[in-house]
Amino acid sequence: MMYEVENETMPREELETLQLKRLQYLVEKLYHNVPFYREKFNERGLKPEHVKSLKDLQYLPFTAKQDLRNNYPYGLFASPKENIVRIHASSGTTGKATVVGYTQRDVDTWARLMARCLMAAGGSRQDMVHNAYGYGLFTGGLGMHYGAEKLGATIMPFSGGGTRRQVMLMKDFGSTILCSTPSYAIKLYETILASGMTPEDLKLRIGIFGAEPWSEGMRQEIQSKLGLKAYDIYGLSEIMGPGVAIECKEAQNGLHIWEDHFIPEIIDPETCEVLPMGATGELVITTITKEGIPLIRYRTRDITALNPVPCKCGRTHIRMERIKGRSDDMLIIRGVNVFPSQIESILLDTHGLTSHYQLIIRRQGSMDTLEAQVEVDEKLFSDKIKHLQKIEAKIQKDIKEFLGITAKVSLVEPQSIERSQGKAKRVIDLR
Ligand code: DLL
Repeated sequence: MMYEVENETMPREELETLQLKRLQYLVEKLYHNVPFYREKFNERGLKPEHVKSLKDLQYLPFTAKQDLRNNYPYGLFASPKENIVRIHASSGTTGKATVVGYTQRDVDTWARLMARCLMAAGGSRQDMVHNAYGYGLFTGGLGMHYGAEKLGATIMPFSGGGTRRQVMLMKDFGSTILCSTPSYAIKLYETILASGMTPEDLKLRIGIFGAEPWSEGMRQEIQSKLGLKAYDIYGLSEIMGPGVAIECKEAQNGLHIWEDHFIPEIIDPETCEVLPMGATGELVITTITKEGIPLIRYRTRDITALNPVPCKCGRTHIRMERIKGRSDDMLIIRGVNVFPSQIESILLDTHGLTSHYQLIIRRQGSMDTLEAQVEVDEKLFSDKIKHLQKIEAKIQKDIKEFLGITAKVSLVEPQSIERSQGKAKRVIDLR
């Protein structure tokens, strides 16, 4: 089932014609309304009429988070302030927040795209949607909220926190769809057990998880623990919020990017060159329908690859692979690049380990060292120390073999790593 069949299955040629038309309109508008863009275009001797085909996108300037910060708070808005009906912001641990604004049409588009996402994952008007994404300046809560209403499902606006109560109400209200970060889904599972229930006491059938990187191993873990189908949803506040892309029920393999609203590109994060189709690199997105704060070639910092192979679900919109990590989260350990998610995959391949882990980076002399702390489950924890040491050695060997780095592996007792209500903190950099 599709929420907007015509748009979601539009023949590629038609889709690309639409993209070009929308891109040209946007460039014209930004050139005349936003001084930031006009200056960037002028620096390169570019005029809006130079955009003659989609290929010309590669000549346009990039935008980055720093541009939003430099123009804090409203400098990049392309609509008059009285047309802005909503503001969201991402806090960011360093520097100023990045602020985004939505016109009424932007809010409507967002709701429609979220409704598409919910339906792509198998949701319908019959569903009771338990929303544990945070409400507030974070886009997760309200984004999901408006999408579920648009679809006609029933939304339960819980937000984060009060985990025991969430579990109780999920049971009482008969929730069928769970929306949260993948790490919080595991926390909910643990709380279900701690409350003397099992997932069979609940009616959950679909999980819509995102806002942080997670591995295929983590998906398997969540699916088997919670007894639901887990779908990966992607988005970022600068571009819209959740709902930029999602996996479909039919393939559950790669996330369809809604290309009638966003144009994706993959670039080499070092040279900024556009990479050929299928190559892994940094995802760059151009919004082609946004009014509040449209962005040209926004550098997401997220690492993925695009897959143009037609999908069996019938949607014509391109798929991206699950996000590997962020280029700024990439760890460089003695010259070797690794993403936390690659270490997660190895940990979750080992029987008896949980998905609660943290990577601690220290500097010893001129050397960086990495320690992976991972919680074991109760059963394994009661085993002999010798057995635990054997597992530590095995994981260490696997990490060396698959990723080429030496890491210290420490198995820690159940419940010792802090749980998060939202995005999990995987890396602790003590350098
Ligand atoms: O996290 C929006 C969102 C909310 C997406 C709920 C999905 C569900 P920000 O706080 O601006 O927005 O963070 C955006 O989170 O650039 C990625 O690095 C990461 N991220 C989001 N979804 C995924 C995902 C929301 N499915 C940043 N897989 C992005 C991996 C993700 N990383």
